[in-house]
Amino acid sequence: MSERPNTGISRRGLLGATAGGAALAGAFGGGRLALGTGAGIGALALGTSAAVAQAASEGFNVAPGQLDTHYGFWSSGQTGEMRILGIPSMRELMRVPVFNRCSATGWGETNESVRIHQRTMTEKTKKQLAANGKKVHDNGDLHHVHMSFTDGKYDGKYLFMNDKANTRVARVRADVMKCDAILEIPNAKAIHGMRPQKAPFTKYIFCNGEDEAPLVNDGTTMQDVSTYVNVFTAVDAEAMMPAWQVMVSGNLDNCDADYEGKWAFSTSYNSEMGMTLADMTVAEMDHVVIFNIAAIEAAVAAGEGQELNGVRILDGRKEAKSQFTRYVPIANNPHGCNMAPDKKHLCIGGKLSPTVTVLDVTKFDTLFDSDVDPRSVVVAEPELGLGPLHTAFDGRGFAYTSLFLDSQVVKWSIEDAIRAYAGEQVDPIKDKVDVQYQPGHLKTVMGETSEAESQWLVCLCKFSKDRFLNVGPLKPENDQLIDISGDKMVVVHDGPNFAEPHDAIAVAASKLNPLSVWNRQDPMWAETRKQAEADGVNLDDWQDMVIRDKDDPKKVRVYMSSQAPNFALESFTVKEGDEVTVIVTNLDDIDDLTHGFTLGNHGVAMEIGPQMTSSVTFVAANAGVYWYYCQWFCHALHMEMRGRMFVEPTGA
Ligand code: CUK
Ligand code: CUA
Ligand code: CA
Repeated sequence: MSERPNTGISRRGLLGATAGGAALAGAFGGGRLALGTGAGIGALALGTSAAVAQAASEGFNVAPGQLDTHYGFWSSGQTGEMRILGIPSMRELMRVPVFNRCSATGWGETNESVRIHQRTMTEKTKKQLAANGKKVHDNGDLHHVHMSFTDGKYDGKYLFMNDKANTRVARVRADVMKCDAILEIPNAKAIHGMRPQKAPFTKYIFCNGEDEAPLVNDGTTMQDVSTYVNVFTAVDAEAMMPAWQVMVSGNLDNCDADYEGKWAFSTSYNSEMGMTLADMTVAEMDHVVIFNIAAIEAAVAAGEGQELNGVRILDGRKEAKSQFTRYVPIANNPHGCNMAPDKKHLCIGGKLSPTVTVLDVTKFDTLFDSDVDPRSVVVAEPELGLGPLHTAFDGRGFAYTSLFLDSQVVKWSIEDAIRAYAGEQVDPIKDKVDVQYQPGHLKTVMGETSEAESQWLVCLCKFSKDRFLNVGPLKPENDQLIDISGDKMVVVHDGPNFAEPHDAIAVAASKLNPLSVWNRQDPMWAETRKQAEADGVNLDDWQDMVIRDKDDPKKVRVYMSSQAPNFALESFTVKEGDEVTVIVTNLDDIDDLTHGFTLGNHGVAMEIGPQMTSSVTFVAANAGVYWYYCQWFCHALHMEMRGRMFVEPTGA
């Protein structure tokens, strides 16, 4: 916030005029209080109903029976699930549980989902969970969802997502829209920014560790901040295992990757390595870290660095002067990190600075070849408004930046911003629209790929304030749909959403073709199938078997198939204290015929989709009769789809 030319700051002057970093942060936090007074309500750009009608005629209103043109994949923040919405209707189509416990599907409770949760769980986490009587973490903080790429385009294969709360990354298979892998990342803390490599294909998922901690976090040096580090992780996207890690200076916030597969880049708001708000905002400049993937891969292959908890970790901190990283100074506390579809320009949101810094990634080689000024790769730094967080792009060279404090989206031209930075008299800002209120991420359809489109922008507002009926102290967020096809942006839809989508992507429907019926050989229940074979049970046939384990007589396995409106077993009998595993296979093989299994008063419920096998294990602690039933409405006689579990008193 020093050398930049100061072009006409009105109420945006607030930031430029304030000296101390902590004071800036205070202004930032306080911004929302000032909101009600006209930042949005009065100035509504929506006023022209003709514009709205025009947008509607262009297809924002998806009539009953009509399908959306795009899938929207939404994060859900602290809810821990992934959501699928239709664009442009903004209708919620599905919720996919990932890090959360799901009452409907049994995710986090079924044996199949617990195996996925526990696959890479560290001993420390197991100990922590066991001490609290749990098998898995049942919360997560899912900020970012991104699809796998081939040649800079979505390939429709996987969706990847982060968990900031418990330092994890997960994968959802796009063919069935179910999570098939969760990776707990060792050595790093609090995975926040997360992006797939865009080219030549998604070999890696890049994962930012946001929180600093001693590399060996065993309590011996925890009071000595000089032993704290931050860790950047590349995850092998196919194996869903860590590939390598790099220690960095400063913390890591958001990240992205280029279109050649050469670089990854991450913003850092805490280059100070401060532990308090005041310490984290004290420096004039923070930075973007650029990761040199070829140099890192060569060093990993040569066995450089150290092996820690099964991962090779290199030292890319400033003082190490390695070829792994370069640090480009950016005004204090940047946030968003967005690669433009022009394959050339990287946009860094200033957050505390009213600017977006544009870097030319085709110049990054020069940073590693010689001792040039790291700021030489900056080609523009337009002043756009207060609190710029994230930037989205259309297919016409325009960028759209969310202004958190101004509660606006600003549309600007990358090319004009570059010309202005070079000294030409040109205003890069093309339009501003008020949004309700305080936007975080925003996304154009296909905008993080080389196939960016120019019709819709979704703006994910952190506050909905007065836009919906009051539902009590906890309010919904507000995801707004904006028509960007014309010169002026037009807000055409308010979409209330539960806590708390951060990011979203929009994917052309043609990129995806999910299954309607499971493949009986799906790997999701391969372990369960193995157990059935050992028990002499054919999972693909009508099963009504109750088997007591030969080696451990406290264990009982109950196999039953289901076909609307029947369970193969009308009842089964176990003994008080038995560990019971119920395995249900849905033999119905038509579209949309899901069954469920809910066992009364046992906290047990699971989804069994068409041709799916699901299982759940519990202890039958109390003698008596308990009804189980199908909780997914499946047939005229769905209510009758039930049976009894008899639990015999011990000694009976
Ligand atoms: S971060 Cu939430 S608004 Cu976690 Cu992508 Cu910027
Ligand atoms: Cu099966 Cu309801
Ligand atoms: Ca800082």
